Amino acid sequence: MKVIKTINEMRKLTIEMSGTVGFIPTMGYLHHGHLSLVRLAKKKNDHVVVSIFVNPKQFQPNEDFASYPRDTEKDLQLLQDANIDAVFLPNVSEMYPENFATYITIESLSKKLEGKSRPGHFQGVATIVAKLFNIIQPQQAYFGQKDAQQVVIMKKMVSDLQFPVEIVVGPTIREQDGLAMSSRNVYLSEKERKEATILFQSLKLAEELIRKGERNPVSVKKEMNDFIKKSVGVVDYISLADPDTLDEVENIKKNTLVSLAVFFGKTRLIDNIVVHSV
Ligand code: PAJ
Repeated sequence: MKVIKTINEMRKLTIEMSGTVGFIPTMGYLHHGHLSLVRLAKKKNDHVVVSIFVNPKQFQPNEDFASYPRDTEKDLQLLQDANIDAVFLPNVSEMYPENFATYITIESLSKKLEGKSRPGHFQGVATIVAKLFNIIQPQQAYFGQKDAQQVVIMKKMVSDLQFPVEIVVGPTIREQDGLAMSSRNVYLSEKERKEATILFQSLKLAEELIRKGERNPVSVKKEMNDFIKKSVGVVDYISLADPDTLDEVENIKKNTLVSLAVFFGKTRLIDNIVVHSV
């Protein structure tokens, strides 16, 4: 496995690799969610490249860029074991030299859901992923359903800017008790970690209500909210939206993206499921 730190070196490898390249962008501190995407990419491609880059541009000034968990040594070991071709591990000045001034904004979609609570977040995500696509030139790029809005936005960017990249979506990988795996789970205290299962449980509650015939999103949100209030979690938002447009639904008709963000102390966790109502 090659460990590559400069854009020049990465570009050289891009040219050398014959056949298809599957690419998984990450911010490191890898867990089974990331590794499941690596496995999917390995099945479908001749070569697999993973990037590890904690992207400062997608963090708000009040967020956790400085304290975001990092363990490069362990990450490299996990990727070595997964038998991939290369890890791209640039530093901040390599990706954003002084006077960097070009940003990608996906209008409208970026302002909804996560975008409301984290303005500028998706501009940072789109800008770094576009740069990585240009450097690595994959045929397929793998993203997790865990970040449902990120998937929708990546698909829109690729389509609007004609990137010759297929966005492949992997399912959300969960701990045994249902908590979606996330690098940020490490921030949780023992009590918070136990209670963080409330996110998935509240999503399951929504699913059950919809399956039983509830069609009013306001009622579903209220039930979820009341349920979460029993924990130490503080709801940031609960949304029932169209999975493609991310617009809030007024009537639960077909597929609905049920998503939420909940604070446990300073730690903000997100999760989602798509409920198919018939
Ligand atoms: P990061 O949070 O490291 O996630 C990298 C990829 O792993 C994303 O596509 C994310 O959706 C996926 N992922 C995370 N947890 C998962 C889980 N429990 N199950 C399945 N997939 C999971 O998302 C980012 O980094 C960044 O925004 C990035 C795209 C790298 C741009 O900086």
